[in-house]
Amino acid sequence: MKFELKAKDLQSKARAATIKTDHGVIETPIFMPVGTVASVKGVHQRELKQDINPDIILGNTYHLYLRPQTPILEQAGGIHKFMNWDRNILTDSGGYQVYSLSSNRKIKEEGVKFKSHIDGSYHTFTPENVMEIQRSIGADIIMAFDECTPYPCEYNYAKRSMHMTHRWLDRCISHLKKTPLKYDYNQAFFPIVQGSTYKDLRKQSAEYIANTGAVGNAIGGLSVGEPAEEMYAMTEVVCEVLPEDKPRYLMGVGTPINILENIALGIDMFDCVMPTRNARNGMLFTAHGTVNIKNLKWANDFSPVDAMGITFVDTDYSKAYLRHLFSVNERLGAQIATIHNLGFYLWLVREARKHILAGDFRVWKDMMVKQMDKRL
Ligand code: PRF
Repeated sequence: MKFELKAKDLQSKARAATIKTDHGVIETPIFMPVGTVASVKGVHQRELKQDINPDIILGNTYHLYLRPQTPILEQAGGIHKFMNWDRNILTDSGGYQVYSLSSNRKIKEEGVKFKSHIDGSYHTFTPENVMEIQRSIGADIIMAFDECTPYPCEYNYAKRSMHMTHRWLDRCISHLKKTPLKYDYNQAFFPIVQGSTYKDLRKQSAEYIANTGAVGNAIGGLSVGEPAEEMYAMTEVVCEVLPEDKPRYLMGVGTPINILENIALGIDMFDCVMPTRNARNGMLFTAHGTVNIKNLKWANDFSPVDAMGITFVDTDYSKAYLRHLFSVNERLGAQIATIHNLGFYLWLVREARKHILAGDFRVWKDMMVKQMDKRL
């Protein structure tokens, strides 16, 4: 993997860069649409490519391990071939889903024993088997197995958990060295900073993670219910420590405003279910604020879904029609809203990149944050 810085903003820590892997170039800052079970819910790969056009999408080890299971992915020749996506893919390690989805999980030094949210069967994730599973899935970027602490989190728990995440990281790294690639392209491994909302722990964790010399680094344990100001304070502390010449990935973040504020603090990569999940509930993100399309006030508004017209759905359909689809529970409504939201998120990070390259990111970001902080 090759990371090249293209520009740095003078009035913030924002950067524009490129990441090159065997599946192509990723222009940063980037938002990675979430494709949990090898599908960005409701969106054809053709639409994803032509209309939304992300350089990279995300999949989840936890879900793919449970279904279709790794032998099927191996027989398919890896996740790219299985889902017909020839651009980049990143898989999360399960270090978050195991806590948020499964029941009866028991966290021990060895790993996490959990009960599947699908059929109640028992499984164990360890740093070792999660590396093997991610080799079988075959994403371009694979993640360390960590513990994502909840919010709020008591200091002593956060500290013990952070140290365990560090020990798990060492096990991930040594096991990965012994586990050969399964396909004819490379995989980059990213470790994850933890430490809850404590600055001293965050700094210590970032130093530990930076010392591994990995090709890219991630920040976990944020956007778990803490106030945005606390999230930004943690990102700031961590970005000061993580190397400048490697990509920084903030996991599971966030709203369009969170994304711009974290770009300003030096983050390059984001993922979040928000644009896709909220779309299915009728919530649209726009440059002028959020829209609840189910609201009665749109019933006879025949103006375009979004006059900006970022993707075809924005101008092909009216607000009144989209509201109607939601009120009669038509799937097409969720599909239109999903394409709109992902199109908007990708537009937002591309605009951010353009403004970083042009040297006026800070002014643009402040204007956009004010403009988007509204309910229409
Ligand atoms: N760890 C992992 N994945 C994650 C997170 C984490 O802490 C988060 C935190 N918001 C999202 N996804 N492995």
